[in-house]
Amino acid sequence: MEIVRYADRSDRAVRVGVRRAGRVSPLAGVGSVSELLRLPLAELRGLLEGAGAGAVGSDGSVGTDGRSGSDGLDESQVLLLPPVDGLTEVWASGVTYERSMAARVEESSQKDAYQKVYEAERPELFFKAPAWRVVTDGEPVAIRTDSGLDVPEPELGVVANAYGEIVGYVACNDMSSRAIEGENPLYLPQAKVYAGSCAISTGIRPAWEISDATSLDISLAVVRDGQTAWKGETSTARMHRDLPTLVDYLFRGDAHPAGAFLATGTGIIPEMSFTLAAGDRVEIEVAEVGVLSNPVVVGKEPLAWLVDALSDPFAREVAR
Ligand code: DO4
Ligand code: MG
Repeated sequence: MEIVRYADRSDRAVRVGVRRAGRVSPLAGVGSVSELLRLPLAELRGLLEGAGAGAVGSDGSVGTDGRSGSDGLDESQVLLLPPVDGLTEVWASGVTYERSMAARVEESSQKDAYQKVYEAERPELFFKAPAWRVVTDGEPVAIRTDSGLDVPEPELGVVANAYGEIVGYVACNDMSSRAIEGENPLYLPQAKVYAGSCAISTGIRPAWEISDATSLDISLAVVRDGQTAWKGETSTARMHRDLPTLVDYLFRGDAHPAGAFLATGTGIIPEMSFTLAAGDRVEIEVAEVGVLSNPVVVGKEPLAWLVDALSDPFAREVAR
């Protein structure tokens, strides 16, 4: 089961629901994912496992609307949206795998910083995106026009509620400019935060359905002209940090009243001779959690629809 956010093609309303076996059922009375992330874990679980997953009328009222019913809607009847909204922010952790440390030592003018943070008690955390800038499966991810060495970063994303409890997981792509970060680590926000830099899978997999988040396979393939141009894999078992500690650091310095998403770092980085190019397709899978398949575009213009999608979720369709 996954928590999804979607626009209903019948009345264009944005709803939150659950997806089971490819069918989407609205959660009665729930207006946003951030509303769900305000609940304690036990309450959220009770709501999702109980009668919460039922039909909702087009006016948002509880009850059968004649189409959704207990079987829900076929995915073709909805436009799936990123499962993050409102005040919920996406953050990311860095240098949590040895591979990430080694690749950054190789690319950086300031090698020491990466070795030190890999070994330090305090993890590296950085802000990645507000909810509205996030793209999802099928939408483009971007490389910057002023970069030149660019990679996807496939990562397990943790979804924390307002209490800092891990309530779910997603697949993330923390798109990165190695050229900009490599020039100077102080350029990290420019290397990491730009239009099309943050992709999240369409559903949140509840934490209680994942048997062992410390042993999930993660894979990446970059497809170019119909061929695999690069591929790699890892497992969260290779992570040098534990997930609750990463979340604990995120909540130490600030409140997250609508919960937070935290990408937990990459263990897959291509060698320096490889860079993404326009027209590539990035395929990511986090086993048991989710998938992402995103075409690569260059610059901010191909992401201009993100602004339009603030008022009309169907504006996203131009990019799919
Ligand atoms: O230190 C820079 C960012 C690292 C990162 O994003 C990662 O390790 O995944
Ligand atoms: Mg990363």
